[in-house]
Amino acid sequence: MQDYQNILPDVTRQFSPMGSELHWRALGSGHIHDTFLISTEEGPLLVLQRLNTIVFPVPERIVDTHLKVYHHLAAQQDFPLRLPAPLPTHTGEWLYFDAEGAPWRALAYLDNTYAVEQSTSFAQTRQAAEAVGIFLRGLEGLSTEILQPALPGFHDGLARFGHFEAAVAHDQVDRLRLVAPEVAFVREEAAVFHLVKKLGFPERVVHTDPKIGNLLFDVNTNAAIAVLDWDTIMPGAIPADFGDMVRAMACTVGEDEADFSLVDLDETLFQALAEGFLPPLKDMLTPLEIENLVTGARWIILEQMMRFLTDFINGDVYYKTAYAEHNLVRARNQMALYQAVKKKEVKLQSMIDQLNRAF
Ligand code: GN1
Ligand code: MG
Repeated sequence: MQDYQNILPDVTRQFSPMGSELHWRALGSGHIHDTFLISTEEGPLLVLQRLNTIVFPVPERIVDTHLKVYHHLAAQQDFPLRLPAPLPTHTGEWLYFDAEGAPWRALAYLDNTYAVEQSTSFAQTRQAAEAVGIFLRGLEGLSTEILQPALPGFHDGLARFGHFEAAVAHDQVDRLRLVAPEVAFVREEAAVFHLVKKLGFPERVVHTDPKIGNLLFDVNTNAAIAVLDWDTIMPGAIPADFGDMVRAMACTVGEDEADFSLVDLDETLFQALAEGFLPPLKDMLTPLEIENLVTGARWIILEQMMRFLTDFINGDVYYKTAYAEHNLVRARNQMALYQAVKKKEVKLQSMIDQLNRAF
């Protein structure tokens, strides 16, 4: 990350009066933007985010989505989750462009909360999934037309498969020779993207990135109390969101783990996910969606594997990486997870069916 020491005071001043001395620290582990918690002697002031315009060429859409979602959820009486309020500049803008032309936005800090990077227990995972279910339930009625996706076609597996094949064909940085088995694997499994298209899930407003790192937990009760990162909220399919939770919350290790023998689908955490996720949504979901939640896991895990692999082949232009083979490690990690899910698919689906029958 670049050194923001000199920029942050100026940016902070645009959003907030700054009497006392300023402290800042990097926040979270996002792969795209740079995020900071700004505090004064009195405590946390706000969250600042420098938006990545290589990934999001129209950052105004991030802000637009955030405002629409915020107003929609804040208007619901007794909505049980806390919401990160967007904060305007003194002149009423939602973005501030710094001297280098980079866009910054500010969000209210949600105090007395903490974040985790990996699911650690059944209870925590069930809570997290329930919060995501409640969040998605809250998004119902937010018309799919009024949301201009910040990244259109985000979970269009077939379109992404096309980008992958283009990367393979160009082999820009001569890395194709390192990834022959992974490329073959994507091609063998790509049928799942066709299957998803054929099934035609109902279009709903979904989160698209509900990994555990995008949730906040209450320091006192340990309850999941906020779902963050609304950048890619857009029309999409519920099985994709469930699939991303399986990817990120029901795996024995995180996506950065380089010892692939440790990567497995944890059935107990999967059960926790399903137990948390289904109740808030049970009246809303159609049989097609419920019967294909595990298809959603295969879809999103393969897509994520392919995205990491594509970025590795392209020379690491999209995701932040910490070392040369980082994207390749992530791709192989997701490949192992995909294989585990595929092996356990029938069992996982029967776990869902059993829960569904109990309603
Ligand atoms: C990216 O920035 P972050 O970590 O929330 C990515 C997600 C991936 C995720 C993988 C806009 O999200 O789609 O699932 O990394 N976001 C974008 O951890 O591409
Ligand atoms: Mg994200």
